[in-house]
Amino acid sequence: MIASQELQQYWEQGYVVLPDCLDASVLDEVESRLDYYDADHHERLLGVGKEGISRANEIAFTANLAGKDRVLAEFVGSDPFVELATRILGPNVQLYWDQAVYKRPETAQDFPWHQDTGYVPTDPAHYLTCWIPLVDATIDNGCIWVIPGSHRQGMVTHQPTALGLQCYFGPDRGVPVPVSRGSVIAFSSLLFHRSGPNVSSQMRKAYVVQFSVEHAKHALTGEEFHNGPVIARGGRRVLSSPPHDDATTNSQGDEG
Ligand SMILES: O=C(O)CCC(=O)C(=O)O
Repeated sequence: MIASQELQQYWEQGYVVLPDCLDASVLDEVESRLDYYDADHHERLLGVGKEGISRANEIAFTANLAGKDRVLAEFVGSDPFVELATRILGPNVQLYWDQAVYKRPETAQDFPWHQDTGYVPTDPAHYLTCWIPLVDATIDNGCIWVIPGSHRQGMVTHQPTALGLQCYFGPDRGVPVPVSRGSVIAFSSLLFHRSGPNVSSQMRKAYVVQFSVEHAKHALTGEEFHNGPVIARGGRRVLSSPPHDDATTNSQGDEG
C-alpha cells in the first residue's frame, strides 16, 4: 500500500496521498454502515442543533463506530491498514479513534486549522490519521487542506472557536488535497489541516481512522487509551473478535 518514496513524503511533508488502494465493493459496505450511523446521529442533532463540534445540517462527527460494528471493525483491521500503520508506527499498533465526518451540502463554514493532537494530547504525540473519502473529495465539496511540513513544529497551542479548536490564524492558505474515492490521505497527528466549506449539492462523506502505537497514553493523565482494538502485533495482523452490530444505540464524541 505504501512505497518508500511515499513513506519519505509522509515523514518530510507530514502527509501522503495513497491513490486507489481500497476496494470499491468494500467501500460500498463501509459507506452503507456509516450512512446508517450518520443518519441516526443527525436525527438527534436536529433536535439539539449543536453538539460539540457537530452542527445539524452542516457537519456531523460520529465517533467510535468500529467498536460496535463488524463491517467497520474488519475494515479498520484489514491488510491495507495493517501494512500502512506498521510501516509508519512499528510492529504493535492499535486503533486509537474512528469517526465518520459528514459535511452536508451548502455548508458555508470550514472546519478550522488544527492538529489532531490539539483535541486530545497523546503520548507519544505522533499517531497516524487515515482520511478515507467515501465520495470524491474536491475543493468544492470540502476536501482536506494541509500546511506541508507543519508537523515538524510538534504540539502547538489551540484556541477555541465557534467551529472547533484552531491552531493557526496566519496568512498561509495551505494546499488542497482533493482525493478520489478509493484513495486515502495518510497524515501525521501533528500536521496542521482543515477542511473547506461544502458549496456543492452533495454530501461530502469521509471516514477518519486513526492508529497509534499500542499503549499510547493521554499526555496529561497518563491513562492508556482503549478506544479500539490492537490491529497488529509483531508486525502481523491481529484478528480481534468481531463486535456484535448495534442497531439501536450510537456514540459520538469530539475529535477534530
Ligand atoms: O473531514 C473533515 O471535514 C475534517 C476532519 C478532520 O479534520 C479531522 O477529523 O481531524
